[in-house]
Amino acid sequence: MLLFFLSLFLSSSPLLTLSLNQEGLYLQRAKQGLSVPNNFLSSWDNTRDDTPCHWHGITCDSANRVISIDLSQSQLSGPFPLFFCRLQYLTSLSLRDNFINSTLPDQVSTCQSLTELYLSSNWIVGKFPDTLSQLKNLKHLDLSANNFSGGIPPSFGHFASLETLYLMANLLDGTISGALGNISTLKELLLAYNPFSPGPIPSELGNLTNLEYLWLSDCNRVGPIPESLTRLPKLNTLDLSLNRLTGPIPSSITELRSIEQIELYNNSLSGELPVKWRNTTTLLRLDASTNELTGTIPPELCELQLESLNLFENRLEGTLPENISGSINLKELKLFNNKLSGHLPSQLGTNSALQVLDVSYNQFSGEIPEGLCSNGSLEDLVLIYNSFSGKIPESLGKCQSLRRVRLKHNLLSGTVPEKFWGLPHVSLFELVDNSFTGQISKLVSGAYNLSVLLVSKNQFSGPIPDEVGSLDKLVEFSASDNKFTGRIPGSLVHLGQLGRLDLSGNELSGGIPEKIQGWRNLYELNLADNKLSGEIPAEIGSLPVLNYLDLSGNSFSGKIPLELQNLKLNSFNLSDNQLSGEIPPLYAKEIFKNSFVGNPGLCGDLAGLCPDMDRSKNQGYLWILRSIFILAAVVFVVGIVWFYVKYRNFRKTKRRIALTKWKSFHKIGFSEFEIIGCLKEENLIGSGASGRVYKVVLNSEYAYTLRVNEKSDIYSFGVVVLELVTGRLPIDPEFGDKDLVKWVCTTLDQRDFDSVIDPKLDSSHKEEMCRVLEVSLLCTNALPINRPSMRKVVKLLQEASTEKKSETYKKDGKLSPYYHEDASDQFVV
Ligand SMILES: *[C@@H]1O[C@H](CO)[C@@H](O)[C@H](O)[C@H]1NC(C)=O
Ligand SMILES: *[C@@H]1O[C@H](CO)[C@@H](O)[C@H](O)[C@H]1NC(C)=O
Ligand SMILES: *[C@@H]1O[C@H](CO)[C@@H](O)[C@H](O)[C@H]1NC(C)=O
Ligand SMILES: *[C@@H]1O[C@H](CO)[C@@H](O)[C@H](O)[C@H]1NC(C)=O
Ligand SMILES: *[C@@H]1O[C@H](CO)[C@@H](O)[C@H](O)[C@H]1NC(C)=O
Ligand SMILES: *[C@@H]1O[C@H](CO)[C@@H](O)[C@H](O)[C@H]1NC(C)=O
Ligand SMILES: *[C@@H]1O[C@H](CO)[C@@H](O)[C@H](O)[C@H]1NC(C)=O
Ligand SMILES: *[C@@H]1O[C@H](CO)[C@@H](O)[C@H](O)[C@H]1NC(C)=O
Ligand SMILES: *[C@@H]1O[C@H](CO)[C@@H](O)[C@H](O)[C@H]1NC(C)=O
Ligand SMILES: CC(=O)N[C@H]1CO[C@H](CO)[C@@H](O)[C@@H]1O
Repeated sequence: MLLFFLSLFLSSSPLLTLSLNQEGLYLQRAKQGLSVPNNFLSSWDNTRDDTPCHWHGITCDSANRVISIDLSQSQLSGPFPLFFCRLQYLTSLSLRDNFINSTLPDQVSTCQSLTELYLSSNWIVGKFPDTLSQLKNLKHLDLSANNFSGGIPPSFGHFASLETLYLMANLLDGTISGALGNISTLKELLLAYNPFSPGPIPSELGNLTNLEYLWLSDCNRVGPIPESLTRLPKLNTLDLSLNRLTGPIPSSITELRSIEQIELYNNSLSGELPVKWRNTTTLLRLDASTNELTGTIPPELCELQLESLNLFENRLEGTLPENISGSINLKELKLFNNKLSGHLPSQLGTNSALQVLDVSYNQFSGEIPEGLCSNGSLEDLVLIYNSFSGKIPESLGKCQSLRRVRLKHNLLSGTVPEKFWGLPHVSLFELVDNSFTGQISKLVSGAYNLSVLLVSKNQFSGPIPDEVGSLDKLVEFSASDNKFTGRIPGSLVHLGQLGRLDLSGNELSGGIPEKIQGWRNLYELNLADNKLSGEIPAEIGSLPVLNYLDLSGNSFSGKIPLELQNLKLNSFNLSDNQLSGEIPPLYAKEIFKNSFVGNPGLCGDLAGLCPDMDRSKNQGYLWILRSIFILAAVVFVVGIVWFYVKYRNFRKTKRRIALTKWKSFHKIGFSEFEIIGCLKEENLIGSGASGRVYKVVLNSEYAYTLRVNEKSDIYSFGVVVLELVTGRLPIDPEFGDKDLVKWVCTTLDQRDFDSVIDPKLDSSHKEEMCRVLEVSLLCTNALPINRPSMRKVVKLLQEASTEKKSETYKKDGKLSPYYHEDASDQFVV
């Protein structure tokens, strides 16, 4: 009773409070060593507390002893707070996602009670202390996404209780000690995304009989997959992707009893796929894409209850076993770029919720299976570059889930099911280069999400329906080389997003529709080889981004509008028409001769090209700059710059991944439009080499599917390119109150290209640089709405990059030294 009153008295009277206990004092000392943003740990200063148990991030046991500290995401910076180790009962310490920027001190081993230590996503540098493994009670150690360097020391073999060891996304550049194989308690070993010195996967890891998850992606592993790994009875996920492993996939891999996921993509594995898969195996996901596998796809593999099977980019041949259609879990099947042949299993898709089927670039033949979309879940149907024949199954017309339909370059024929034209979610619809007949259905208006409609090189006929003009997301419409008749629908001028319109090689008649000013984004207009007539509307000259204009092979008459001089054309053809009068001065040049041939009424003999025309020198110079294609070399530079911009996010992303994405990466790839995945930052990490990223950007016809086409990214990209071409920093005293973009614009207005281009650049590349400069100025337009999409930028560069993949690339690459040193946040997107 007395005690009760005493304690009541004490606790209600602040003046007489017992002073803060020793643990509280230690915590305050620890706090003093850190730099903490305002008020974040204000509860830690509370002078009236006698224990720290109610402080932010602190948990105590029933005896008021601190057992856990969780200060994750608290913006702490400074050295590792060793004072925490004075707390004798501290079992769990989390400082995840802060800015701890020291080394991890040897004395961390004095935190003797710790069972959990979470330090991921900090800026910790240096080597792992050998003393770490003296933490005998430690079960969970997470040091991922820091700047640790060195290797994994042999001392790690002494961990006595460790169950999870997360070291991914550091800068570990030493070796991986085989002593890890001694940690018999280990369940999860995650080392991915470290630049270890090249070496084999330690076979000792096969001693980790409790191991469930092994993640060695992008760890510079070479040599064969150790047989010992296949004896791990509890292994659930094995991810060895993105290394340089060679030799065969061990046939004993089929013995893994608990395996659900095997990721072997992007290695140099050869030989055949293992055959004797246990019928009881639990394997759900297998990705062995981008290797050098040969032989056939074993039926036994297809009998497993696979959810996802990715074997693309190998050298597999033979057929796709019929048994695969028996798998009720199958969602994803990507086999593109192999040498597979024969028919697809007739029952494919009938037993499972198939979402993705990509068998492009093989030699498949026969009909498209009827039941592909039985489950109503098919999103991607990608069959390009095979020899599929027959009609599109009527059932696909009901496949409302479809998003991407790519049937290019097959032997398909007949009419396209009416409803197939109007699927509500389809954004990409590609029927190019088959033998389809019939009309584009008016139901196409139901495909309101369509951004790319490509039906060229078929035998479609009849009019182009007005309804195409209602597809307001349409970016690209190509219907060339068919037998379309009638007029160009006037409704098409409403397509404000339209970038490319190619109706060449048809039998279209009438004139160019009125009010084409609506085509604010049109960069390519190809109406060549039709029966079009009337005058060329002057409004064409007002299309802000048009750079490709081909009206050749029609019956256009009248004068060539002077307004065409406003365009910055890379490709221009008015040949073979009935045009008359004078050629606008800007184009009255030898270099445009081939743009006007076959117009008898046009300024007499074209060989002479109206010789007394004013040469308007400067304009001509500009024209030359514009018209000369950029060398691929320059584009290389741009690609690398692009990569670099993205690369800045590397660390950030690594952090995010380290925190949220414990499961292995799946390679995201869809044959030609693999770009969708490749430019996702996750995949950037994987692909590593700038060259590849670049290659994908510029080789893809579908670059516009990039997420990166937000206008702010475009601006950043433009600035980066400006920096490159001008050799100047974004901010420079010489600019006065202007920034780089304004400076370039004003200087160009007042002077010429030479005044802005980096004098250090090889002058023989000046033209290309000017072209690039123009693109970058488009990108840095003050109004976001006027900036081209990345798709267009890529297109502009792509169209220009033709010959000469020259050795100058390295040289030019060096012209951007600023970049690597002055990484400013301005470009982080
Ligand atoms: C760590 O961060 C603090 C606070 O931001 C800074 O003052 C200190 O210089 C940094 N230390 C190191 C080694 O980078
Ligand atoms: C960590 O590594 C990254 C990438 O190499 C580097 O940019 C950063 O400056 C490093 N941070 C520290 C604190 O060492
Ligand atoms: C392996 O672990 C045991 C038990 O923890 C330890 O005694 C031994 O020294 C370790 N060996 C190596 C090579 O790390
Ligand atoms: C660990 O693995 C290696 C190589 O696989 C083997 O030689 C060694 O005997 C194993 N050690 C133990 C303790 O099992
Ligand atoms: C595999 O197992 C399933 C059921 O577990 C059985 O129906 C099937 O016949 C087995 N296949 C083989 C080849 O043993
Ligand atoms: C798999 O296909 C083979 C050959 O086509 C056949 O013999 C076997 O019965 C099939 N297995 C299943 C489970 O359908
Ligand atoms: C689609 O497949 C899923 C999973 O296999 C199944 O649960 C569902 O009933 C199927 N739906 C249809 C319409 O077949
Ligand atoms: C429309 O297509 C885009 C891709 O272009 C896709 O991201 C989006 O989910 C689709 N929206 C609908 C409602 O289908
Ligand atoms: C324009 O088209 C005609 C006819 O197809 C062709 O002969 C000529 O070379 C083309 N001119 C240019 C500049 O492409
Ligand atoms: C084809 C492919 O994706 N190759 C990549 C595999 O991984 C290495 C290392 O990460 C890259 O350099 C390759 O470009």
